[in-house]
Amino acid sequence: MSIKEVLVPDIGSFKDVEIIELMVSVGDAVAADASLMTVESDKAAMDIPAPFAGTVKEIKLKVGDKVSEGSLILLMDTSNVDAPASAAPVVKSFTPPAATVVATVPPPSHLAPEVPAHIPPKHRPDPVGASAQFCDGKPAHASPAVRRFARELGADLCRVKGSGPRGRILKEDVQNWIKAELAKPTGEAIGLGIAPAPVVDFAQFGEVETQTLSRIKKLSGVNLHRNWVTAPHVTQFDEADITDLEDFRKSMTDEAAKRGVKLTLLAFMMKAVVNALRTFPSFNASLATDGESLVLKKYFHVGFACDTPDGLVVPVIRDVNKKDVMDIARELGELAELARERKLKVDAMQGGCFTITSLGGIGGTQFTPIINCPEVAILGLSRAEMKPVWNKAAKQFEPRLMLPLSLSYDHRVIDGADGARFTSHLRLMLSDVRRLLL
Ligand code: CAO
Repeated sequence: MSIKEVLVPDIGSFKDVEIIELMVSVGDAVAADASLMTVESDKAAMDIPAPFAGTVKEIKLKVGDKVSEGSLILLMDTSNVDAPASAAPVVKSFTPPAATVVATVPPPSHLAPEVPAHIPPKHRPDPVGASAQFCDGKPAHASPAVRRFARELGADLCRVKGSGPRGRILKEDVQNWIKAELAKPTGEAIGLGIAPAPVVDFAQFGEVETQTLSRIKKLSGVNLHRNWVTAPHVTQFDEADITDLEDFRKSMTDEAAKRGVKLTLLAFMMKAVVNALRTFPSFNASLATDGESLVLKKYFHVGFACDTPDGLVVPVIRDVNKKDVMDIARELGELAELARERKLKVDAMQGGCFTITSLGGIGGTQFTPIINCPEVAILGLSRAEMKPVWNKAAKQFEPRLMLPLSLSYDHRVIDGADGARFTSHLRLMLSDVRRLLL
């Protein structure tokens, strides 16, 4: 057995400072540089690190004792560490690893707390004690090690209640706080302050049956919730005159059927959307994860929401700009069939730039679709209706087939003016389908 003394190293002008926390117990295996204890003066707290690795044999001090340079902290058995004992520094003359200092009072911006001169700059507190977290102008009551621990776990020390002496926040307090936060419903856990949903026993009001959600519903539910909460949505409503487009589509359905294709409005919409994406590139983009830049896509892959017995899926048609309406219609039909038969491959649902969701075949006048993040916009189509539309030139109302458009966009990326320009552009494209050829 090789027993060595561990002494308080040179701690600069810190003298007779109180031990406020001991981080080790007898029997603990301690790595070199691990924090052994925290001392605190009236200006700053400081962690004292282990000068070498070993097992704690005996602790010579307790919380509340006052120490200065040279005070004996503990005895350490170094016989079981990898490095041979003889290679370890001589205890009484070793150069201690730097202690970590944190201000305990917010210093004036031009003053740093008193710091031992030998502590390298990276370990020094900055002039405002930034490594300390301030709550209501006072630093959180925690040792540097606990602050570091909280920072690593993303714990907000201002919300953690300390159970140590004089309300000091201990490591266990941070651990308990994290556990409690994780147990809360998501909205509350990320600090949205959403009240938890009430737990109701519905059976007390009448007969009920519980059905397990499908895997797709569970997955899409989580994503929809995240997208709804994280992307600030605005929905722009508009109406497009598709009278001529619908006449043309109907005139082509037999020809398309002979080629085995169901020529739907959605196929034309895909072309119109790509035209609008080319004109307004910020709609064909995603925010970079750090929120600092916009990734503009040079390809045009468009997804469409497909209602299946298991829930909503979004197959993606790739390179819509390079395909004609008939090809798009064929692919739409094939992908929708695969989705309903649960045969859609994962890669057929990836890489989308923009999504169209059509409830036109079902009904409704308008709705507010949720953006399929990281895309930045989604277009909803409702049921087209014959409406009286004022013809300025002829000074009369005319029956026109009007298609309701609902464009939801991420307001972090797209401004309201561009939202309105995008739907106006779509109106123009759809009102005269020949424009799509230009
Ligand atoms: N207005 C009026 N009629 C419309 C229309 C519209 N906007 N869109 C489609 N229709 C008509 C079609 O012309 C078709 O009529 P015919 O059979 O007489 O030709 C009928 O409605 C059914 O169309 P469809 O549903 O077969 O084809 P589609 O291309 O319009 O849609 C698909 C395909 C996959 C989008 C659709 O089947 C679907 O799943 N829609 C639901 C999407 C959804 O759930 N979105 C919500 C997402 S948010 O929860």
